[in-house]
Amino acid sequence: MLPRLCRRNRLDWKILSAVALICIIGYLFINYDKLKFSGNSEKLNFRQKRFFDYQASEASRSGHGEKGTAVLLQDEEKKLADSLFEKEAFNIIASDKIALDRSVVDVRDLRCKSITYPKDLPTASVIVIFHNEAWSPLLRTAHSVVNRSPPQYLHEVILLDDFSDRPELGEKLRKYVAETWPDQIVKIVRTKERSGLIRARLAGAKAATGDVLIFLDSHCEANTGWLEPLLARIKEDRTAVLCPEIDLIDKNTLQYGGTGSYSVGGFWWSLHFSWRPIPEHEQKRRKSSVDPIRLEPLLARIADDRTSVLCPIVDAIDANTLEYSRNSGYNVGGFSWSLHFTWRDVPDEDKKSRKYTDPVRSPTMAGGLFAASREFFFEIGAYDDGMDVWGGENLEISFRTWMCGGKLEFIPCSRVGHIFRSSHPYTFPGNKDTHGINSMRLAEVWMDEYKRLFYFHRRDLLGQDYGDISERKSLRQKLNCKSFKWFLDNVYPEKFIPDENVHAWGMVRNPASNLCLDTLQKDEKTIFDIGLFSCQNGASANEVFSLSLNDELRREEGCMGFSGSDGTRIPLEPCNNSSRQKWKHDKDSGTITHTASGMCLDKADEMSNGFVVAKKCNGKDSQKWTFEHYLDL
Ligand code: UD2
Ligand code: MN
Repeated sequence: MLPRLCRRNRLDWKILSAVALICIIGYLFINYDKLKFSGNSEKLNFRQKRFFDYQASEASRSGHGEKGTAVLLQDEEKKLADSLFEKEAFNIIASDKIALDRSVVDVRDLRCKSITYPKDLPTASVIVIFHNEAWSPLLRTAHSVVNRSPPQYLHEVILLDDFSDRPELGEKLRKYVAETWPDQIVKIVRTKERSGLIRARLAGAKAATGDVLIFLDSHCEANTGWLEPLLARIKEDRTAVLCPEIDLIDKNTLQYGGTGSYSVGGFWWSLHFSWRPIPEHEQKRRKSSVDPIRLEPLLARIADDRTSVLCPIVDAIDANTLEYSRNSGYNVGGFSWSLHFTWRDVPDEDKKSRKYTDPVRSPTMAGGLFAASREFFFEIGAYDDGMDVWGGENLEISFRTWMCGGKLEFIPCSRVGHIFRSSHPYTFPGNKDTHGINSMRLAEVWMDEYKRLFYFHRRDLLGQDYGDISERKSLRQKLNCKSFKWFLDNVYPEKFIPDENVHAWGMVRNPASNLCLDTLQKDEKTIFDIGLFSCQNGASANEVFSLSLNDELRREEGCMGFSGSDGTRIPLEPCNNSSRQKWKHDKDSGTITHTASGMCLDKADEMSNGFVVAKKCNGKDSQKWTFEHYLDL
């Protein structure tokens, strides 16, 4: 009896030990990642290795779309892509063929590469918001951020899921993220209901714990060196809200293309965002900027280019006092024909070089891609959480940043690609015009009397319910923000105000026919001939024209230009201050004369088919015009 019991016990013992062992192995297996990263330095080592491995492999990669090249589809694939285009608003098939961690070309200006940044930069939480984003662009965004951000500065990547219901964005995404980034650098946070992109970004910002928040759309690719210039600038100035230069990822081919020329943001009075060239006053400001030039260490430069022979800037040590003083004017060397060395001014071309790397101030941002100190973001009121789904928040945060003590800048050395899609691949609950209503909120809170110019374009919105804005109004008061007029005068002085600083404005009527100049609903971003239509008595923004102090007959961005040949139509073209675009109005005789050619604006006969022309002046009724409002004529 006893021996048997012992034997049995021994067996139990064996089974027990086996079970325990399995449990321990299981535990270790399940918690492998946690144990592996029990210390921060291990995590950092792991991340450093991943980062450097990626950098090392990037140049030798090959395959579809590598180096940011275009993917061209044929036959069946092309048909399939075309059939899905409407749903996704971009070429999903091309995107799916490209590796999720593809390489791109470094499109930065060469001068960016020679900038060295401080080592102790703040850390970044990158927040990628998405609602029903397609799998490949979403994950390509995350990979590009992890692979191109030095790990010591990347605190976390938050994939903020705004209540998506595509099946693959549930368990499959969680699994992919856990397996791909075992160090948990990428986190998923999900909203409890569809929040719209504004509240989704707020939720992301609240979940983030890094020093700097960087928001990205869910179809982006961060390029080489994108992070450091943003962090360095915020370290320098915590009130700076920064946008990377946004590169174009082609919606048809997924080709990653540089922007070519730098732009800044503006806006239409209809409160849509616009891109514009850097204005002259900003170009000047940047050239005369007194920031020191950050010089690349000599060794690094030689490693880059073994044929360069380099000199440091020679500072002066006073021979008597031994005082060390910085050489403030940078010079280059020349020589005289007597073959003596001479110092000379940096030639103009090279002086301009800082144009390529200096921050560019911008009145507004496009909205999707920007960085701000986390503390400062909340200090100046984060976002208006009364805004729904899409639209308007970009101008709201732009106006507010400037008016409440911050500044908005584009950082040329930080480059991020974005797929500009042709439409929205998601629903707008209740089919609401959220851009319109959100814009009403922003106009009411931030634009003072200038909100009238928005309602010019959106008379349909007058009287609509835009919700409660009292909190935003008290925020504006609490922060002691400046007026919208201050913003226009100081930040966007070149913005045309159709009913101020003009000789006359409003409907331009030919009394004999009761026809008015009219854009005939054409898009002002294109060039088209100005038409005539029955006067709408102020009901239509299509009939608002101004005679500017600059003698232009114009709309917001377009000017009426005339070539001078008798009887031809008059196109609305981008204003360029040329003599083609100068007109004079004589209130008494009613003529509007093209200054350069001396021809008169003419209603023309029925044959001209509803378009206005210019003809030799003849004093007839067809050449008489009145403006709705006169300011100084
Ligand atoms: C531009 C901005 C965008 C936003 C918008 C104005 C860029 C490159 N993009 O439009 O960020 O500022 O102007 O509002 O500047 N999303 C949600 N929940 C929603 C709807 C959208 O999370 O209910 C996400 C969406 O998945 C995407 C982001 O918000 O990641 C922006 O949406 P978009 O890409 O359709 O906007 P876009 O680029 O046309
Ligand atoms: Mn987008």
